[in-house]
Formats: sequence, structure tokens, C-alpha cells
Amino acid sequence: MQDTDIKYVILSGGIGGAKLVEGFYHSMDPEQLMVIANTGDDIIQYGLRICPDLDIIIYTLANIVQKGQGWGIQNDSFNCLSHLSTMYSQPSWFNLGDKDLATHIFRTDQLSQGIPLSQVTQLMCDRFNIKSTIVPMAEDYIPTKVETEMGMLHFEEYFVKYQFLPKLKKIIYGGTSNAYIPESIDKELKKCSKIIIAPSNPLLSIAPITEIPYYSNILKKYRNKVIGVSPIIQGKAVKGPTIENFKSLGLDASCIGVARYYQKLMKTFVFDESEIDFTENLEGKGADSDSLSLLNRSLKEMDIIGYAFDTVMSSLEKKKALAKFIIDIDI
Ligand code: FO1
Repeated sequence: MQDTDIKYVILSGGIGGAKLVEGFYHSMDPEQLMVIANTGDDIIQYGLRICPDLDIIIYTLANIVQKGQGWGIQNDSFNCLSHLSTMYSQPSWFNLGDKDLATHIFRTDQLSQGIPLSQVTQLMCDRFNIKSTIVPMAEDYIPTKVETEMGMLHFEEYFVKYQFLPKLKKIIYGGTSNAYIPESIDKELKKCSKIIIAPSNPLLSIAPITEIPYYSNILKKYRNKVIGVSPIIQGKAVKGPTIENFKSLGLDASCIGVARYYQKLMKTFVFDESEIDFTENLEGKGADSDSLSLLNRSLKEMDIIGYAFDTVMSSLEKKKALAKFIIDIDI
């Protein structure tokens, strides 16, 4: 285990979150970074425990992730999967590559020997020489379910099998009653300098973490050191169904709407530099209006301090620049 103090803890899920994690990892002493990954996407397939958001972070930091798509292992083959489809006589909708399957076999084998998920994850980080502490939000299997017009679906059925087309009615978070929190987390969340909510889908990638009472309580208690990063830029999500999800649940699908969603958990909010003009134009005023912009006014009313920066993480340099900007924010 690390003897270096953890300075920053990032809550992350999905591909957007992993981009910011990568920016931090390459902008600081990685031993001072802890990442708490969403495991609400976890799914059991062919008897194997698959942890998509843990693997996206591990493969990204190990620099073996399939670039572009952001998940799975680069240049992987799918021979085993095609035989599995034959054996089960049904086509697979979840693409598990041969190397990726090795990860799931290893993880499932270790878990079956009673080793907790957080320790299995640490073993994997050691194998890939990852210097940061990557931990699952919980040790137990608490998948996110979504109620849609097609009935109740596992998150990955909704997200991958049905390409998030079914209208979302309700999200059922697995950890709201009793999630088994990894031991190492509590001390670090209390001691660290900053807790960062990565620009992941708030409803499907962050809420599975923050709907666990332990996390919502600790973020409310340490709200002054929590910094959220908006995943919505000029009314659009960089990737995935964030906008549709917010709208389906009657929430304001905007940068301000994200701030309102996280209002109780964070004191500081980083949004894209293009947002001010965008919000001005929404209000029908020119970008040079002297009144406090709608965005800044709304944040002020929510007791949130806002910062504008380039949050489009389209290169490693830009991921690092955003990470450095967040590291340098005076809270
Ligand atoms: N995403 C897809 O869109 N299609 C897939 O077939 C797919 C397979 C897959 C296998 C392992 C894994 O760890 C992730 C995988 N993902 C796939 C990504 C995953 O569905 C989402 O990106 C995350 O769950 C979003 O948080």
C-alpha cells in the first residue's frame, strides 16, 4: 500500500471520467492520486464479473486501452467470444475481447477465493505498474438498473444492447441501502486536499457512487474541498446519453442543471470557457452584457464558485492542462 499521502481523490465513471484521471495521472506524483471508480456498470457475463469503469481506468493508465472507443484492450481479438456465442447459441451484444477476458477470468478467480474487489484491483494495478490507488466504490456487486419503456434493464443492456434508445423512466441505484465500502477510502477522503467529481454522466456514472449514503454524507461534510467538472458543454454531452437522461428525468439538461444536481455535494464547479457566451445568448443578451451572466448568477445563488476553462479533453496535453488548472484552484 502507498506510504505517500493521497492529495487528490477523483470520483470517476465512464470514458469522460477516465480522460480527466489520465490528465491528473500525468500532471502530478501519481502516488498522491486515488480514483474511486463507479461499479454500477458491473455485469456478470458467462459467469465472469466484469467491471467496465474500473477496467477503463486501468487500461487507460496502463496505456493499453483501445483508443478512440475508450474501453477494451487495443488490437484485441474476439475468437473466444465467437465460440461463446456458438456454445450459448445466442449472439453476444457485449464485446469481450480475448485479452479483456483474461482480466475477467483473473478477477473472477480471485473474487471466488474471497479476495475483496479492492484488493483484486490493487493486484491488477501492480501488474500494470499503475502508481495511483484505484478503488471500486464498493466491494460488493451493486449494479445500476434502469426502468425504461422496455421494462427493467441492467445498465449495460440499456447502454450497449439497446444503445440507450429506450426512454429512461427511473434509475435504481444498487448501493442505496448497504454498500460495503473499501477500508482505504474513508481515511483518504477525510485527509485529501481536494475531491474531484469527474466529467462523467452525473446520473449513470457518478450517482451510483453519490447515492450511496456514505459518499453523499462525506461529500456534504467536506463540500468545501469538492470540485465538480461539468460533462455538459453548450447544452451537449461530449459522449453518451447525459442530455437525454437529464431530460427524461425532468432535470435541466445544461451546465447549470449539472451544478444544481451536485449543489449539495460541491462548492466549486469548473465549466467550459465557451459556456458564458453560450448562456448569454440563451438569455438573448450579447456576450458583452454587463449584468452578471445567468450562469454566474445561478452559481452564486447555489453558493457555488464557478471557474471557466477549456474542458474539451481532446489530447493528453489538454487533459493535463485541465488537471493542472483544477490542482491550482485555491479552495
Ligand atoms: N461499450 C459499448 O458500447 N459496446 C460494447 O460492446 C462494450 C463492451 C465492453 C466490454 C468490457 C468493458 O469493460 C466495457 C465495454 N463497453 C462497451 C464500455 C461500457 O459499456 C461503457 O463504456 C461503460 O460501462 C460506461 O461507463
